[in-house]
Amino acid sequence: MTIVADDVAEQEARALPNRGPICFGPDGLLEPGIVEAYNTYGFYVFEGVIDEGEIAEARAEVDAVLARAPYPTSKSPTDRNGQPALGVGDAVSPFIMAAPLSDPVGGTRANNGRHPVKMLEPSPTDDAPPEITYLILRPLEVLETFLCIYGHPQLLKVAESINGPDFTPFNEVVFVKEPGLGPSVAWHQDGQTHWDNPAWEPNIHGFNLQVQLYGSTPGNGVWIIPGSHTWGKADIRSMFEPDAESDRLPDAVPMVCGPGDCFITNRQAVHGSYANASDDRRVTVNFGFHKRSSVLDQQGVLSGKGNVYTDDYIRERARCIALAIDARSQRFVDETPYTYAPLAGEEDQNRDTVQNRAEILTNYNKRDIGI
Ligand SMILES: O=C(O)CCC(=O)C(=O)O
Repeated sequence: MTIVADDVAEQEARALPNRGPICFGPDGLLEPGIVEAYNTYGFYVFEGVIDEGEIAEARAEVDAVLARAPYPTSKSPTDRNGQPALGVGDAVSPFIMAAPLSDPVGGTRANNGRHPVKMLEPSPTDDAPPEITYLILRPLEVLETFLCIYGHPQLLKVAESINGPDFTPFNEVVFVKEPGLGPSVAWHQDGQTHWDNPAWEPNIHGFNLQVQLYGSTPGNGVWIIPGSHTWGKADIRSMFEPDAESDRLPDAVPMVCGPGDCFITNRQAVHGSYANASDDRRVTVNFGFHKRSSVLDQQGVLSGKGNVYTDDYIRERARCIALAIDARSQRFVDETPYTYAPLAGEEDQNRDTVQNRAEILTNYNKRDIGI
């Protein structure tokens, strides 16, 4: 049990046999060796998934949306150019903001108290703004490029390979970690619902998928304890020395990669990210998927809180997948679109039209499937 320097931890991460291109077997599903490595370590790094052109467009669109965030704080109705901020008056603002380099959730009751220990909060420079956007919500609605990445045939095949053909959505966000400003996300396990389920198994709480627009480094990226998704519910507080002055956890490694690469991370793994005091920006297109058996008839916790995930509820939320597939197929005409089995035959009802976008995407995150 040791805490090592960032470069050593990065070397350890790169030495694990859980990175490489997305490869599929003759059955069209992920190669068994990839699934095995993912099941062993709780994460896998797919290299070179999204090409440079698509990444450049996504970066530009994220920047345009960030420029429309409330300024100088989340309470302001106007953006940094004095124009009405995006989403003012909407049921849910697209922007979650916090003080630079702060830890907004560690040691609080946020997210059902799943982040028990506060991270270190370095001091920002004097010219830092009072608040900074660190999450963009409703990204399928406000970011065209996110919608297209969400409909990516290979990424949806990854979801099918891990969660079965009837996989369901979870929630979608963009994580923004600006250099010298980005807040931390304190150590946690994502899952909330099934820790005491007699049918508990390491994949029962689903997985997150993170496409990196700029890459991910030890300074700005998510760290994970390899294999911790198999432990069951971890007592994260007890993993720190009582008088520890560090927010580092022993045996954790950074999930490092370049632009256009993509991680999948088991939602039961112990993971977190530090305040981004580094010089490197991270912007992550983040979405997740569940096994249908894990969510059906469950009551929502986290996003989707209080909602009951009936067959109709899941079906309606899953229309986002069908819409995204159609949106992507209209832009990338040479790709073979993914066929989403639960809505097969209903493609016409889920075409990417103005009317369907309004019907399927307006405030869609209120129909999230958080467990
Ligand atoms: O991207 C990050 O910094 C944190 C991601 C995370 O913890 C999560 O998605 O659960």
